[in-house]
Amino acid sequence: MQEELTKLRDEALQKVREATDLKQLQNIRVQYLGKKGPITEVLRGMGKLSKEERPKIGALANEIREVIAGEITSKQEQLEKAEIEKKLQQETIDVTLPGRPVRTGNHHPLQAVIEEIEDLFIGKGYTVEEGPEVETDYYNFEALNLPKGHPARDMQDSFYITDEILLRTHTSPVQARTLEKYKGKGPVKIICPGKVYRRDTDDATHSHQFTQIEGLVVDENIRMSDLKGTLEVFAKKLFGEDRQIRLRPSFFPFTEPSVEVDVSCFKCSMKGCHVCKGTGWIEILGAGMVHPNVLEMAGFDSKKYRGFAFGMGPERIAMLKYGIDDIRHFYTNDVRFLKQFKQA
Ligand code: 2NL
Repeated sequence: MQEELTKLRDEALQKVREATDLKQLQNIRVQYLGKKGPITEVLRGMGKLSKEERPKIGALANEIREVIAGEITSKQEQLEKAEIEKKLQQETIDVTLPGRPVRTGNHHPLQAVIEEIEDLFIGKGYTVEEGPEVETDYYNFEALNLPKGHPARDMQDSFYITDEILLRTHTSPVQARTLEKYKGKGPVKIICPGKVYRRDTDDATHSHQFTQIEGLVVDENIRMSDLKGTLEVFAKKLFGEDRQIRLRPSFFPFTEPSVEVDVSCFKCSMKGCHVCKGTGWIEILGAGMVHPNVLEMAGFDSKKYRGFAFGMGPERIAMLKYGIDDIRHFYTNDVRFLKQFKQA
């Protein structure tokens, strides 16, 4: 019996030594010390032993149980410690590793161009004015020297809501409204960026919804040379310091005289290329001296005050500046297109 017990002890201790994880250890505990384990069995069978043997075997069995339990506990502590060490090793943070790049967005190219233009004019003392996109016939047309039935209205196919209300076809009504607010007293120096709408079939160069920026300056002694100087600074800022501008006669109902404004080709420096179609010049905007009728309707004395105005399409400016071949890219928001305009 004694021999059996010591054999059991050696066997158990051997297994404890060889155990590599807590699960194995728990199995050993159950196997040797559990209710159905051999030691419990020996203790349970004590009644069958002789009086002399009983205390000896009992003591030995208890001692062996203590020894095995002790070994299991210390092995358990050892394994737990090793496990924590391993975890600490695995979860070490290397603070010297390079950081993960933060994905940032960027301005929409159209918005970037609008803001670049705004910044230039704000720097020259202009204020930025906004107004409604759903407009009255009066502000969209009549206040701009385009009375009902005027043939020039046909140049702009409009989205009418009622006979008197429409989606604005240009940002000029914002200028007419702002001009009214000044109650006949200059100076007025404003730019009006915003969305406009025309009944057009969408293609690479047309959209039923697009943006405009218009500028308006009204004061005493405003001359055409003020317009020309202003637009020259504008062209140089957007297309490069070496640029020149050229004015060609044109017609707008709200300006007289009216001009189309070209910038010298920034691509070929006027040698002639596909961008300027071999002419050396690229049309960028329309402008003119504010028609006296427009001043008078807004409450300004056209004998005392004069003004210049200009209007442009930021889409066209952005397409030229960045070589974009289709206006629809601005509105479809394909990130592969948009992310090309991220500044380094
Ligand atoms: C173009 C041409 C232009 C104006 C807009 C304007 C506004 C008032 C009075 C006089 Cl309130 N003029 N605006 C003048 C000339 C040209 O736009 O090609 N835009 C894309």
